[in-house]
Amino acid sequence: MSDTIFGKIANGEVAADLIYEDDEVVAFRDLNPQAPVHVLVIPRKPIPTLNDAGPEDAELLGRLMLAAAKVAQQEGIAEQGYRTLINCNAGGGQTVYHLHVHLIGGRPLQWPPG
Ligand code: IU
Repeated sequence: MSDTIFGKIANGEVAADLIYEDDEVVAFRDLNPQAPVHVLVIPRKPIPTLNDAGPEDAELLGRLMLAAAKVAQQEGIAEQGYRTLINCNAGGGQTVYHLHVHLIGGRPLQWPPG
């Protein structure tokens, strides 16, 4: 479970372009960015999907969102606006099974996403 690439980034085994970290959360630039700003915000705890988060993770989920907002400020896109999203399971487009919030911005975003 902790063996995904994101688990390895979270524990420092694999390098990434880290732009934020604290005791529970890590944020790094997506290797295949879909916008000028595309950052992944992950918990250090290896939760595979949003479906696997429990009531004990409520505060952690809040921390992920607050970290995303902080990174948006840091990246200078807070005022113009941005999107945060979580893909869940294959049907939702998830490819890496370590929970992550996408922070996307720096260009106009269309709705709905594909
Ligand atoms: P998804 O929601 O699971 O589809 O998002 C996975 C993202 O992780 C996707 O945007 C990839 O480009 C990104 N990514 C990465 O940044 N570094 C990696 O080593 C791998 C995937 I594998």
